[in-house]
Amino acid sequence: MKKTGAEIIWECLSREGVTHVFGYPGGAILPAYDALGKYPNIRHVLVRHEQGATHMADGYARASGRVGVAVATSGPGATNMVTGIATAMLDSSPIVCITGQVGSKLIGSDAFQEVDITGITLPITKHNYLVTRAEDIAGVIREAFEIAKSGRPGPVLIDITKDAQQSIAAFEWDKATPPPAHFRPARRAAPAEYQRALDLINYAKSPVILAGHGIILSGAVSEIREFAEKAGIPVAMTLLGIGAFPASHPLNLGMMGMHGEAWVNHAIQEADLLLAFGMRFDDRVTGNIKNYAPNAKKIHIEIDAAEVNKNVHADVALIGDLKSVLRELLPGVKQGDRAHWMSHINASKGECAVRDIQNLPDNGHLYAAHVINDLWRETGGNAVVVTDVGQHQMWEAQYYKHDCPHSLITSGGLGTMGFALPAAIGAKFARPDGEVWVVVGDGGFQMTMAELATIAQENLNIKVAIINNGYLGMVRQWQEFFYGRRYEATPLLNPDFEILTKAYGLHAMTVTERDEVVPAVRRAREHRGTVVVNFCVEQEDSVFPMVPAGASLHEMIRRPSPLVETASDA
Ligand SMILES: Cc1cc2nc3c(=O)[nH]c(=O)nc-3n(C[C@H](O)[C@H](O)[C@H](O)COP(=O)(O)OP(=O)(O)OC[C@H]3O[C@@H](n4cnc5c(N)ncnc54)[C@H](O)[C@@H]3O)c2cc1C
Ligand SMILES: Cc1ncc(C[n+]2csc(CCOP(=O)(O)OP(=O)(O)O)c2C)c(N)n1
Repeated sequence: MKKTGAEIIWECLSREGVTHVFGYPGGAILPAYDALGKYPNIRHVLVRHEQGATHMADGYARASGRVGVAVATSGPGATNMVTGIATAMLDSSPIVCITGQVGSKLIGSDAFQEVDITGITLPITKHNYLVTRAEDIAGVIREAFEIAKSGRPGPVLIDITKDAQQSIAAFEWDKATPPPAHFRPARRAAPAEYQRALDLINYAKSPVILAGHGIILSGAVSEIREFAEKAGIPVAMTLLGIGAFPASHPLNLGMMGMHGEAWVNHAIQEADLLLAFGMRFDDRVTGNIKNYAPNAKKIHIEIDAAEVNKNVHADVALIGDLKSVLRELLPGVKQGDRAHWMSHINASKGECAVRDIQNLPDNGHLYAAHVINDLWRETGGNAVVVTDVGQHQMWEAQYYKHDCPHSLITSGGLGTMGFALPAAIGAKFARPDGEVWVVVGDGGFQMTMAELATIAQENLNIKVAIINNGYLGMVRQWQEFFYGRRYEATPLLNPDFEILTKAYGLHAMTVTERDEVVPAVRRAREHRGTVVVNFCVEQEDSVFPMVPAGASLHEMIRRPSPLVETASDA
């Protein structure tokens, strides 16, 4: 069957099961757009900025576990995708980005809107391609999907010249099948390694499971639960692991790391064994590596061999897909009673109670933590929450209790401000029946708020909580703690978010008092369309605890006691 390269693109996407693409047209991708009308089963979402398209594809992937797709033109369209591609790369999110490229004969001539996007994205993609012939498109697209979703997932970029889109080639789907073994190297730990791991697990007195994003990517949620319950081992979560193990489970300790719960970090520092399940010992997780968990042996279960011994030495490494490794380990795991260890950890929570929201006096002030805690209660913990980056992101991790995987979507590794609003659009398309909430700072919201127009055009129902503290809050916090409260370039003069939202034809409210939070959340939930709620919170509140950069995990800055709520109270 003969088809144009442009038709082959959509034909292949359709056969890969793609139902939504997020994109923005331009000259070099115009042949592809011209053919799009022949494929009504693919819904194209017109974004307002190509960065938004990549975050939407990413949000779609994280909410669904499927590959997200973004499309852009050459030159500035392609370079606008760079931040979104890097965001997906750092968090192992499977997306495929398709860019138009100038005609193959013009390549290298500094043609209009020509950039070497494969060169630019080489270090931030799992793989990328420049395609100059229509007959190569099908094979490349099939391979790209396989690479994006297999092993450790990640972004793949396909740059297709305009003439490749325009010319005609034979379309043979079956002949374009990629060789599977090529992408799934059959690496497996030796049986002796499994036995060493089991010996460490079965004899450990004070072990902690470090539950990471790999659990969600591997679909190993039930295996991890079975493992933890059988062995009686408490579970600490990375930011991206949140949802992999129910927050309400008695063995769930909460988040570890820079803004993790104090008792979690202490437990890690005291542990005699760490079981790292699908996590990569990011520096936000370990603090100063020299003093990290000094008494603990480490077992690292990881699909990407390059992550083993990268940051933390592993005494035993089991390379492979977490789900299958855990299945192999489970029969050898002995029923464990670690009640003594658990009660020791629980006892250490007492001194941390001052940071508990319930103990903050209701003095009329509105705190971000209250907003998020109320949001959690009102939604029954069942929303898909998409956060941006900053203080509000950490408060979300601390105060919204996630029981299910794929329910917290956040940029961890790159920490990309502007991620939340577009990622939530992708998540909403992936989970149309789900309740999707954006939790975003007043700074990050302004980075991609143009996507409100996409929300309006697509008639979406997304709820947005702006945690408006009038500052680039997380940076202000660092200035408060480490730069003598010199607030250079962090105070924000904001637009009236209510009027701004209404200009897009969407609903909006402003909340300034604590007792208005619950009614506002209820009204937002009752409304059948998008609502933006502008929560004007305390301006100089800080996220506690905090492990300062370079400090050891147990050297946390704690909320001052007697209670000092914000810097302005001090
Ligand atoms: C402002 C800010 C503050 C932050 N503070 C904290 C903090 O206090 N605490 C915290 O935890 N994080 C924090 N983070 C996030 C942090 O930077 C990292 O993004 C996060 O810790 C990474 O979690 P992870 O290792 O579980 O996930 P990823 O970085 O996604 O790594 C997942 C790992 O799992 C592996 N994997 C993937 N698939 C499989 C599979 N099938 N089987 C086995 N392994 C697999 C991957 O190869 C990878 O090594 C913060 C981020 C920001 C922006
Ligand atoms: C694109 C980008 N630029 C800069 C930063 C550095 N940064 C991290 S948090 C932060 C402040 C975020 O402020 P806001 O969005 O208002 O959220 P808040 O911290 O107040 O909750 C900044 C500037 C970043 N993470 N991403």
